[in-house]
Amino acid sequence: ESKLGSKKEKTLALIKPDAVSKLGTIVIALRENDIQVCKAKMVQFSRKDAALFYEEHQSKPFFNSLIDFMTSGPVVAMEIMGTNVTKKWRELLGPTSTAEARSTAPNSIRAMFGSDDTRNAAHGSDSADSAARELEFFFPSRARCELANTAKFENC
Ligand code: RTP
Ligand code: MG
Repeated sequence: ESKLGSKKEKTLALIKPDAVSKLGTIVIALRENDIQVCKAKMVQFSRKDAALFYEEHQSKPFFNSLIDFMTSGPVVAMEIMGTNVTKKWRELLGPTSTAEARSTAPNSIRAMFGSDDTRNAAHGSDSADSAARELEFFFPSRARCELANTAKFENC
């Protein structure tokens, strides 16, 4: 815990296939915002894993195009840490829609690197609960590691 009593927390930052080439710039932005990168891995989503990761959206009209996009190339998952980092990282991302990001948050990651409502550069967990679930998804704890490695990211 820091001096002011604000608690450091961890969350998932996921660089989507359209922004993997911007990884260096994104890591610099994290450092400038006092966010530490604890873990990182580059993986290729299978359709099954992408559907599981985004299962809350399975009934949405954009679900299939989201899965097409998320499996179109590798993603980079990072466990990041900082004060209020879940909220802070989503602020750095900007709004989901690239057009809205460009008009309301022109310096945000999605304004700079996104292209439309679906191809929007990066993801951030939206709550402490989803951060815990999503970090476990990419960085399974030791007990679940062996099992998870047989089910996910078979390219590794
Ligand atoms: P994310 O989960 O990726 O951090 O994004 P978010 O919370 O800002 O947005 P969410 O509503 O959770 O949507 C998840 C992702 O689905 C794609 N999407 N496409 N109308 C569309 O075409 C549409 N709406 C959402 C985006 O990639 C969005 O980030
Ligand atoms: Mg979301």
